[in-house]
Parts: sequence; C-alpha cells; structure tokens
Amino acid sequence: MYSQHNIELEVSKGDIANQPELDVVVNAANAELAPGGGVAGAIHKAAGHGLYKECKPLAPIYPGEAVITNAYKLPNKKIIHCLGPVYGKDKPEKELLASCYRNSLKIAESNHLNSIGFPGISTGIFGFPADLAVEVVFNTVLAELPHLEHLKKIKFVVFNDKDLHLYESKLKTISTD
Ligand code: AR6
Repeated sequence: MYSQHNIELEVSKGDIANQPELDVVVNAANAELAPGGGVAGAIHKAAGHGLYKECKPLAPIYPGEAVITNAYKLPNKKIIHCLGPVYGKDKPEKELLASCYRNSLKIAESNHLNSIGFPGISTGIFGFPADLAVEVVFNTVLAELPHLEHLKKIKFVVFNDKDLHLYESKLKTISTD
C-alpha cells in the first residue's frame, strides 16, 4: 500500500466484480455497453439484467469516454463504464487510455465516491501491452491525485500474477521516489 495526498493506492489480484469494500468499480466496456467477455462479462453477469437495461440508452460511447450507472447486484454503489482504445487501431492509444482513467476519476469524484477499483483497461481483448499500460495508468493517476477531494482509495484489481508483479514493481518505484 502506498499513500500520497492522503489517498491510498493499492494493488491486488482478484475479480473486479467482487470488491465489496469499494464504492465504485470500473468496467472495461465495449462501445455498446453490452455484456461481453472479460471484465464486462463478469460485471454484467454479477450485476444482473437491470444493468444492461440502464446501459442501453447511454450507448454508444467512444474510446476514452466513461459513463456511470447503478451497480444492481454488485456489492458497490456505482459502476463506471469506460471504453479503452483497441491497441493498434484507436489512436493516439496512450492518450485515449489516459483519458479513461482521468475521466473515471473525475466522474467518481463528482459523485462524491470515496473508493474506486480499476481493472487493466484495454489490456485483455483490446491488446494493449500491460507494461506500456501500467506506465500510462500511474502517470495519469498520480497527476490527478492533487485534484481529488472525496476519493481516498484507488485499488488496481489485476487478474494474473504477471500483472500483479508489474503493478507492485511500479508502486515500489514511486514509493521510493
Ligand atoms: N476482474 C479483474 N480483471 C479481469 C477480469 C475480472 N473479472 N476479467 C479479465 N480481467 P478485458 P479490454 C483482466 O478483455 O481489453 C470485452 O469483451 C484481463 O486479464 O476485459 O478493455 C468487452 O466487451 C485484462 O488484463 O478488457 C470489450 O469488447 C483486463 O482485465 C473488450 O472485452 C482487461 O481485459 C474490452 O477489452
């Protein structure tokens, strides 16, 4: 765990759809905000059908964009749905990925939410290399910390040991800066 500006940054391996202590979790969505594979599949499955009903009229969204909905059967208050860039297709990909994280933090903040969980947006089916993504994620999130008032905890929920190691190494680097 690492803390800066009174905000905790944490990394853990687990399922983004099962994070009961967080106010909001972020979905690595598709443009239609429909149930899909990966994170979107897990979130829609756990939340139940009401979620897609609320999502439908909010779609389509564009790379870098994020929208907020209720969480239905998920153990959180809200879900933020963000469309990451498809690596090699949606450009500039680093800036679009940065927008995902920045917009999600801004939406959480304006909804007065205190804790947020992020998966590795774009690093699954959308093919963004995890090591490149982690640089973008930390640059973006660290730059936003001074502007956050309500958010007190930011958790990165990764899905495998390789990503856990990547995030933990990065967190160590910034802790010793
Ligand atoms: N909890 C946490 N992380 C997960 C989970 C989970 N339950 N499931 C997968 N991951 P992806 P994308 C990791 O493909 O690349 C969907 O079908 C996974 O290992 O979910 O943004 C949508 O409908 C990877 O590191 O998101 C879109 O069409 C990361 O989360 C498309 O995939 C993101 O993987 C979005 O692709």
